[in-house]
Amino acid sequence: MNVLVIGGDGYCGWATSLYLSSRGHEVTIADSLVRRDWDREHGLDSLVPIASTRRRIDEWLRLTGRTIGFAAIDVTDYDALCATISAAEPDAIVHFGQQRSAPFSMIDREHAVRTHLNNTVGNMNVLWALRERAPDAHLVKLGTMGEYGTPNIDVEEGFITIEHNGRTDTLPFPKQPGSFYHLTKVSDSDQILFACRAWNLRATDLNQGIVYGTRTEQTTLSAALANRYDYDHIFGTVLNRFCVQAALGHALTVYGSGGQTRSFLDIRDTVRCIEIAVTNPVRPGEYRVFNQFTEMFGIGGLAERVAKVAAAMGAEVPIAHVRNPRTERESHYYNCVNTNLRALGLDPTPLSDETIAGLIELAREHRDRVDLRLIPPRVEWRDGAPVCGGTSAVA
Ligand code: NAD
Ligand code: USQ
Repeated sequence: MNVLVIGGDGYCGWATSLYLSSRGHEVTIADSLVRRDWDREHGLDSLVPIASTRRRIDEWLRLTGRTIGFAAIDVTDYDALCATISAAEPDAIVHFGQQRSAPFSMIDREHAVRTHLNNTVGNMNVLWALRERAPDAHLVKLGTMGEYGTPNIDVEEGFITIEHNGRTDTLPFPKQPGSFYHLTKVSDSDQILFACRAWNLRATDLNQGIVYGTRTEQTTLSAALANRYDYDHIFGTVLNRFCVQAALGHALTVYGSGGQTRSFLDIRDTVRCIEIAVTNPVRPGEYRVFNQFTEMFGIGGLAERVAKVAAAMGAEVPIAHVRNPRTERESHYYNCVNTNLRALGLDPTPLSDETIAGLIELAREHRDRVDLRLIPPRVEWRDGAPVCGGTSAVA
């Protein structure tokens, strides 16, 4: 299939582009490379060095003989997006190209607005461009499990059947997002559902959990194909951060009590889930939701697990309960349904001690690149907490 991967230079997008290409799909990446700018702006860097997009694509061609196209466009630029879609003639558009950090979106008003403009305008442009240039293409859009929040009932896969005053309907599952970033995903979902209904577009909304790991079969073929490994307090996600902290012998930064429970998946499963969604398109007018995760973990329990693996590797790592910078429940019910992807053939990769050890080992190899100032949380969004100003969040 012809697949346009928006955000294909990023963490999930790069691994997915290589995987889809290795599976014989014709891949074009569209990416503004703005994430590399945001890293520079905030003094951040991937722990594992990443090559330029051009170098990555050239290396893939050299090793496999397979071509990946590249369009350096911003999806908020409508004309550039339309031209790219017309040239790529996609059967599917996978949309990863957004600002994806909750802390980034909560730094201050300007970062919240920037996140909304980038994500919401970008998503709306994708929908209008699909309608105008490729109405038959299947949109596979990355949403997040964080759209649902932590309700005191089971989280269904996108929809819930409700009986009210003697009448019954199946409606979108209620959303209670935990940051301005997560809010953009709720807005995207509403836009996509509406566009499918109004214009007969076809779309799959993937409510993805927290991704961990960095390596896939393809990204490990060469250093120039390496994927990013974020450990900083803005873009680093919890399990990857704990593994880097363990490699340094740094106390694991559990926010608050650690009673928060979240959904997770291995990046090797992310790429498979995307292929499953792409190769099983929905019919025109259909809006489908997959809860894209494989396991649920408590944050405190994850820290204990990482500390145990680190101990077996000869490092005693303490667990620190730092003051929670976020507004979130630390003790709550959490049980989410994830049957749709399994029904289509996903064979989940459970979190193993080997995976944790591999991440710790990878971080040890690159420990001279760690900036310790980037580990403690600096962006506070609890009510009454001081507001960080722009780049001073990492000063
Ligand atoms: P990332 O920051 O590594 O990659 C995002 C990519 O999109 C970057 O290369 C960036 O340059 C590009 N981009 C951003 N805005 C753009 C725009 N306006 N035009 C063109 N390109 C743009 O993020 P990621 O971790 O790969 O996440 C990808 C998607 O998956 C996001 O939508 C995110 O919300 C979602 N997601 C990620 C996780 C996770 O744990 N990483 C979990 C759930 C959902
Ligand atoms: N946490 C810690 N210590 C840390 C970092 C995080 O205890 O050092 C806690 C947080 O307080 C939170 C949980 O771990 O309770 C998850 O935080 P995270 O930063 O790993 O994940 P989150 O902010 O939710 O965002 C990440 C991605 C985002 C994606 C989301 C999926 O950055 O793009 O949408 O995971 S989900 O969590 O399902 O919404």
